[in-house]
Amino acid sequence: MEYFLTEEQQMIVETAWELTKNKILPVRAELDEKNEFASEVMLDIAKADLFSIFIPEEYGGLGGGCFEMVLAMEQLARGCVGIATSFAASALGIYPVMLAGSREMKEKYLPAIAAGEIWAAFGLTEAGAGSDASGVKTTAVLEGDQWILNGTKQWITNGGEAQVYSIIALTDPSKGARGASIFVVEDGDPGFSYGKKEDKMGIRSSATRELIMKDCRIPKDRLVGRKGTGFITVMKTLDLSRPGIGSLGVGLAQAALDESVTYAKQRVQFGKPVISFQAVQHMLADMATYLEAARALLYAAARHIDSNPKKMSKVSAMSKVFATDMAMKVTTDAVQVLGGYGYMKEYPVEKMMRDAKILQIYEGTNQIQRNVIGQELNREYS
Ligand code: COS
Repeated sequence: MEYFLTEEQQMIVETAWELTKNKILPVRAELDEKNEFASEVMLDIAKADLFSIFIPEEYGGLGGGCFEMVLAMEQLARGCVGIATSFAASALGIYPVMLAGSREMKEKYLPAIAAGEIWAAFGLTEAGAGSDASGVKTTAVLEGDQWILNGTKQWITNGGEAQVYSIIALTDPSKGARGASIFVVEDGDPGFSYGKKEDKMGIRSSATRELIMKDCRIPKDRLVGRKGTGFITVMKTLDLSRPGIGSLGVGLAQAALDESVTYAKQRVQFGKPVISFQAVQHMLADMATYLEAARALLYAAARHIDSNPKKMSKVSAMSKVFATDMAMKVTTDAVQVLGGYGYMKEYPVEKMMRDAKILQIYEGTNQIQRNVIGQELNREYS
C-alpha cells in the first residue's frame, strides 16, 4: 500500500533495508546459535547514522519522530528481531533523558547517542516489578552530593553492553509510584555491576542481564527531571516506545510472509507447487491481510503520536498489541506453510517464530496493553 513517505523517510527505509541485507542476514543464524550480542552490527547501525534518527537536531540528531523510528526498526526486524531489539532498547533507555532531562544532561548524552558512540538501556523491571511498574523496590538516597542506589534490575536488554542506564528507583518509598525517580547510571560507576547473561528462547543476538546496584554512588546531578516524577516519565517513555515494538512485529511478519510465499511457489506436492492449493493460498492471504492491517494501524498511530504527544497511550498500546499478536500468528503460520522444513533450524522461520513470542511479553505484556486501552475507553466515555 502507498503510505506517502517523504523523501527523507524513504531514505531511512532504504538505508535500514540495505544494512539488513548486507550486515544482518549473513550473521543472524550464527549469532542466534551462539547466543551472541551483535556488537559489530551495532557499529554498522551507528555508521549508517540510524541511532541519530530520533535525537533532536540541536543535539546532533536527524530530528525524526516516532514514525521515522518505526520505519527504521521495521526494516531491521526483517533481518533479525534480536538486533532490532538492541537498537530499540537503546532508544528506550535514553527517552527518559530526552523527555525529562535537564539541558546539561541532554548535552552530555544525546550527541554521543546520536553518533552511536554509546548505547543506552532502560532499567525498570525487577523480580517483583514488571507489569506492576510501581512495584519497584530499588532505592536511591541522597547523601551529600551523591545518590546511593541499592537494588537489582532483572531482564534488562542491552545490560552489560550499554554505557548508559536509566534506572527507576524509589526516592520516597512511602509514596509508592509518586515516590519514584529516574537516574542515569553509567557503566563503571562504583557499586554497579552485571549479573549473568540470560539464555533465551528467542532474540538471542540481544543481551539480557541483571543490573546490580550495591551502594552504587552517582553524582547528584544524575537525577532525571524532578524527584518523584519518575513514574509519569516511565509511562510517557513506554507510550513513545511501544509502537517501536509494533514495528518489530510488522518487520518480522513481512519476513515470514516473504519466506512463506517463496517456499510455497517452489515446493511441489501432488505434482504442483503448493501455492496452487487453496488451503495454502488462504493461509497466505490471511497472513498478508493481517500484516497490512497492522502496518496501517502502526503507521497511523506513529504519525498520531508525533502530532499529538499528549494523547498517545491508547493508540500506542493498540499498535503494539495488534502488530505483535499478528506477528505471533503470521510466524506460526509460516512454520505451518513450510511444514517439516519450517520446524528445522536450516530454514529461518523457526527462529522467527521463537523471536515473535517476546514481542507479546516485553515493554508491557499484551494483557497490560489491553488494560491501557480499556482504561482509556472508560475515561473517554465517562
Ligand atoms: N502518561 C502519563 N501519566 C500516566 C500514564 C501515561 N501513559 N499512565 C498512568 N499515568 C499516571 C496516572 O495518571 C497516575 O497519576 P496520578 O497518581 O497523578 O493520578 C499515575 O500515573 C499512576 O497511574 P495508574 O494508577 O494507572 O498506575 P498503575 O500502577 O495502575 O499502572 C499500568 C498502570 C498497568 C498501565 C502500568 O503499570 C504499566 O504500564 N505497566 C506495564 C509496565 C511495562 O511496560 N513493563 C515492562 C517492563 S519495562 S520494558
